[in-house]
Amino acid sequence: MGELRKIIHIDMDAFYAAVEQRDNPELQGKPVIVGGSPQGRGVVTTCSYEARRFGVHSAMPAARAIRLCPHAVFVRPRFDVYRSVSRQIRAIFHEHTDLVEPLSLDEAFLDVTANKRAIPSATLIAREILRAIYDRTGRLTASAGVSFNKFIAKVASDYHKPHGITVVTPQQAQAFIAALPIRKFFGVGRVTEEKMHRLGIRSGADLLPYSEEELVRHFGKVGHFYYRIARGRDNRPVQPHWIRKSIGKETTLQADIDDVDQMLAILTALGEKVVAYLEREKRQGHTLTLKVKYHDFQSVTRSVTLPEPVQDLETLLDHLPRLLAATDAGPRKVRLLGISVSNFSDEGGRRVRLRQLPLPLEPPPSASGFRDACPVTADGF
Ligand code: TTP
Ligand code: MG
Repeated sequence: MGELRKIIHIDMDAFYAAVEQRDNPELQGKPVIVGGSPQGRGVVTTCSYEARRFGVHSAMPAARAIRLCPHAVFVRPRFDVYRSVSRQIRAIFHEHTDLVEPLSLDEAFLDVTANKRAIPSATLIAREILRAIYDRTGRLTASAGVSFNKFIAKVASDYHKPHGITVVTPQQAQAFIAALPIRKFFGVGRVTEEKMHRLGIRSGADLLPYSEEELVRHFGKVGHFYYRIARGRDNRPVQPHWIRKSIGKETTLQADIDDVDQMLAILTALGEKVVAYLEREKRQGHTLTLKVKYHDFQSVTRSVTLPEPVQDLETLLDHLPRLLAATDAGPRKVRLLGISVSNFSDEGGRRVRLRQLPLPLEPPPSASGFRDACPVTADGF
């Protein structure tokens, strides 16, 4: 294992709803629901903490939300405003490091092991970032998790929401993971959670007696991940999009299918997401790859490289049927479908910069006002 890394995961609090409350003072302090109409079949995109107290949450039908919280104010999302706030917070992240991996508009991993201002403590950096976000976005708040790997940092950022910082040092990691409900583990949705419960696994501690082979037998490939993560090991690097060599999306189907039209419909939905991501990240890739995993877990990929970048859904739709026809999908049932775009035209143009830092400077004075009971530790967390 290499040097211990310092990873921060930042996540804005009630992001869309907080932006709406910021921009309309009448909404402040009120239960605000951002999403579709409660009259139609709309769903809740997100809601303010005031609304969460009534049990309202993301992805809930808006009609149900209004029954739980009849005095809630419904607002339509304004994505262009959220995108511009997202750009603002990313600029703040880049003041500290270029190793920034955005996960969505409101969330990112930062590797601050080496950081531009040579601040020796990751906790201090997290405080600086939260304060800068608050000051420069018109009092929007974020929460942060600080640790030595991505998994723990991400889980930790949820612990003292809103406007909280949670630090998990290497010494604390084993106890932290042991106490973690299994639902909090990566990739554990309701179905896997039930399966875990049937095996008597309710927390990270319950994973420990299982061997790697047993976990793989029960859960497939992700079993390797559970085995390692239960021991606090996660060496996935923070991958800025300019390092990432491909952008893709795949989905495991609820049941194996043999209907080619259905496959194309699923691929179209995946394609929409990939195209939206490419556009947001301003990336232009020339190679389109289709991935198919058959019911017996054998996978194949089929690719096409185009003179023009893959930028719109039409281009994808032009090529996907042919790529799919070049597989055995249909005659052989399929359990997973995926699309990715690679071979970016900006590759090589931008080089990976990992800065070597001078000796640490004095840390800046610490910010106050956060729900941050975390002392800065001597080992740099
Ligand atoms: P989240 O970070 O999951 O939620 P949040 O920021 O609203 O609240 P929290 O304080 O718990 O972090 O998602 C960020 C934004 O992404 C959210 O404001 C709206 C959007 N979103 C969706 O569009 N659909 C979803 O299902 C979820 C969960 C979020
Ligand atoms: Mg959030």
